[in-house]
Amino acid sequence: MPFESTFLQACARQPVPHIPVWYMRQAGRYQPEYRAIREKYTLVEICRQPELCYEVTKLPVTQLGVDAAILFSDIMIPIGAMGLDFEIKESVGPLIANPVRSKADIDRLQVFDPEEKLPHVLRSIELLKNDLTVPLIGFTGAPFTLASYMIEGRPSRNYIRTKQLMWSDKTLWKSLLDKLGAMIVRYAKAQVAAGAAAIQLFDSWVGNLSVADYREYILPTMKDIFSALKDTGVPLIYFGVQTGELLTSFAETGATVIGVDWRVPIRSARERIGYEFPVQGNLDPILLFAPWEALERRTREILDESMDKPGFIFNLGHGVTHNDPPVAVETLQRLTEFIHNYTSDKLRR
Ligand code: 1CP
Repeated sequence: MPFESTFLQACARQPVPHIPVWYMRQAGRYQPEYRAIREKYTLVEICRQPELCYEVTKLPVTQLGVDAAILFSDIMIPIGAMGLDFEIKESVGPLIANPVRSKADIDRLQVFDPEEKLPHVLRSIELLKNDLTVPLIGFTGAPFTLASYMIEGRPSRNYIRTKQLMWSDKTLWKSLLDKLGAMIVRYAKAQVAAGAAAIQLFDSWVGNLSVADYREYILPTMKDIFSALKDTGVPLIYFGVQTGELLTSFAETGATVIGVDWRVPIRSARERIGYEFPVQGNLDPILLFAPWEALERRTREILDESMDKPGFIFNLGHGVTHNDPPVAVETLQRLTEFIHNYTSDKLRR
């Protein structure tokens, strides 16, 4: 790394001059510049053009002063490369025309070569790596979350078809998860080779499983994935929503940094998983719509509870929520500045 990075230092549990911060979904609709680009291009078009992807990824770094960039992409992009037709529908989310429902559907999925199928993603990473002054986080969806979109064909509330497949045919379920696992390993490795300095696995919806089901149906594949990614040497962040009860299982996966959603008090999360793990989180993203005093108070509490031991990265407990009227850019600017100032004062003492 050609520069000192507080984000990478925190991921390695080293001392930092201030607590690093970045925000899930820091690139998006709340930014007027993003909205202007989206008037001309779809999300997939932005992802396909490295110059546009570069611009959208970099914008929050210059605009907010965050300590890491996250590649602008979507968890659906590699699902498309596996052979499924998807679209991202306004106010609905990802829709898949040919969802996965049978063994034949699973057999057809391709564990693709990223250089062949998604070269534009790798070119975007190369552009960013040469220019950014903060580390670039690459990412992919994790198997359960990807499988849930593939099987349901759309965003879901109860994951009925997904759980039905999981419980009714364990062999078939495992074959799907392992295929996704193989894809994830190849795709994440290609992102690191192109210049990603960390990888985050988004398992956004896995918190819908009981601990028993997580351990039986998901954990073995997660262990295989993280074990295969270990020798990349980069921080491996694992995040999901409503995963308070799953955190101790998350700590068994081989992930090196654990993402925490906002429902769990951050100190309790750190105690549960052990202070040998750096953690990332966990402000309720809806607080970005609250008066500054409420936002500042909860932010200060999170920092006070978590920064006494090394290995803390400030983030939201889930992504910046899209709404009309949107979150104000100034709110995220002020929050970032507050975290930097408050924690550099505290760490100096
Ligand atoms: O067209 C648009 O502008 C629509 C909004 C949007 C955006 C900005 C979507 C559709 N995807 C994205 C970009 C995106 N997706 C990023 C950008 C990088 C950044 O964080 O700045 C990332 C990391 C994602 C990852 C993603 N996509 C996740 C995992 C993270 C999470 O939020 O839990 C998930 C679940 C998706 C699916 C998805 N894509 C888009 C929407 C609206 C959704 C969620 C729909 C649902 O509720 O299931």
